Amino acid sequence: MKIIINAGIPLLVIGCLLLTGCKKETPTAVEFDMTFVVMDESGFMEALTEGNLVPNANVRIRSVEYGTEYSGVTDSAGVAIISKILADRYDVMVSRELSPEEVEQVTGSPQARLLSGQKTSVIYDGSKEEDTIYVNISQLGSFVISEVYYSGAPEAGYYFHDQFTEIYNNTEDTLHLDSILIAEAYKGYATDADYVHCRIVWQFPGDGTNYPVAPGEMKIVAQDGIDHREQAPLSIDLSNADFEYARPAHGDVDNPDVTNMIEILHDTRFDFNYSVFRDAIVIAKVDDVNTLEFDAGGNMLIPTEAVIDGVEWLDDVTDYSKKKLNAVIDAGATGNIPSYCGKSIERKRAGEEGGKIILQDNNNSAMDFDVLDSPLPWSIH
Ligand SMILES: [Ca+2]
Ligand SMILES: [Ca+2]
Ligand SMILES: [Ca+2]
Ligand SMILES: [Ca+2]
Repeated sequence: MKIIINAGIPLLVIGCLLLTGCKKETPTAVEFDMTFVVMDESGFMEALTEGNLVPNANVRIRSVEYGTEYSGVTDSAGVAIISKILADRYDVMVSRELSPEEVEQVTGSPQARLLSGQKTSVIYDGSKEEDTIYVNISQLGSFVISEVYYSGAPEAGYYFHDQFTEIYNNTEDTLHLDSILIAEAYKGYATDADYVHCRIVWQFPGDGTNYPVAPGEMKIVAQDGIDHREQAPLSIDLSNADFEYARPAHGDVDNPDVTNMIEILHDTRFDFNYSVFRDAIVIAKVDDVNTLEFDAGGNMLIPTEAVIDGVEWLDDVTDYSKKKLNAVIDAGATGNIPSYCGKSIERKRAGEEGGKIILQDNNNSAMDFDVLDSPLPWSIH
C-alpha cells in the first residue's frame, strides 16, 4: 500500500510540471550568470585602494521589456555575479556611496558623495557573460526636483488640484529660481537626444536675484496655492506655497499671497496639471525663452543642454514604450502607483554634509526616486 502512494506522488509532480511547461511563454529561455566588474573613473578608488575596482557597489539590472529586476553587490575585487538571468535587453544601474570618512581621506573634507554609473538598453543574451560598468562621482551643482506629488487626493472624487513640484538646492551655494523654466515633455520624442519637445512651458518670475534659495532649502510650486483640505479632507494645505500656476483669466484660482508663475506656452488644459497616470517634467535655464524654436507640431524645443533636471513617472514602470524623456535626461521612470492614491514621489538621499541633505541624481528616476505614502511639501523624508 505504502509503495503505491509513494509512486503516485512523483507521477502527480511530473504531471504538474508538464502542464506548467505547456503554459510557459518562453519554453526555450536560457538562464545564465552574468558577471559585472565595476571600475571607478573618478580617481577616488585609486586614492583609497590603489586600484580602480569598486567594492561594495550595488549593481541593479532591469529588463527593459518585462521590468524584472535583479541585483547584487560587488565583492572586494569589484565583481558582482548576478545569477540565472534571462536573455533580454537590460538597463544597468550601479551606485556606491562614499562615506564622509572615505571622502575626507581623498579631499580633506568630510562629505558623503556617490559614485554612480549606468548602461541603458544593453543586450545580455549569454554570448558574453561579463560586462564592465564605469562609475564616476555624481555632480551636485544644481537645483534638483526633490518631489512631485501628482497622483491626486484619495477619497475626494477625482481631485488633483493639490499637485505640487518641490525644487531643492542641492549645492553649497545660494542659487536663484529667477527665469528658470518648468516644462512638460510631449509624448513621442524620447529618441530626440538634442531637444525636449514641450507643449506646456511656464517660467519663474524675477530678474536674476529676486528668488534666492539657500543650500539645502526647497520651494514649492503648486498647481493651486490654496488649502486643499477644504475640497479634499485627506489632502494638504498649500496656501503657503512659494509659487503657483495661476490662470485667472480662465477662471483658475489665484491666491494673492502666492507668487504666480509666468505662462509661456500652454495647451487646451484648464491649468498646468500633470497627468495622474504618466508624465515627465523638466526644469531648464535658457538665456531668452523667446528665442526658442518650435517643431512642426507646435512644441517648444528646449535644448537638452539647457535642462537642469528632469523626472518621469509611469503608472506601469514596465512599459517604457510610454517614456517621453530621452535617456540623457532621465534613463528610467518612477511611479508605479495608482491615480488618486495620495502617494508622492521623492528623490532619495545620497548623503549629508554639515547637516545639509545631499540628494541623489543619476539622471535615472528608477534609481533616484522612492514612493512616499503621503506628500511631504518643504520636507525630505
Ligand atoms: Ca492653478
Ligand atoms: Ca497667486
Ligand atoms: Ca537629474
Ligand atoms: Ca518633499
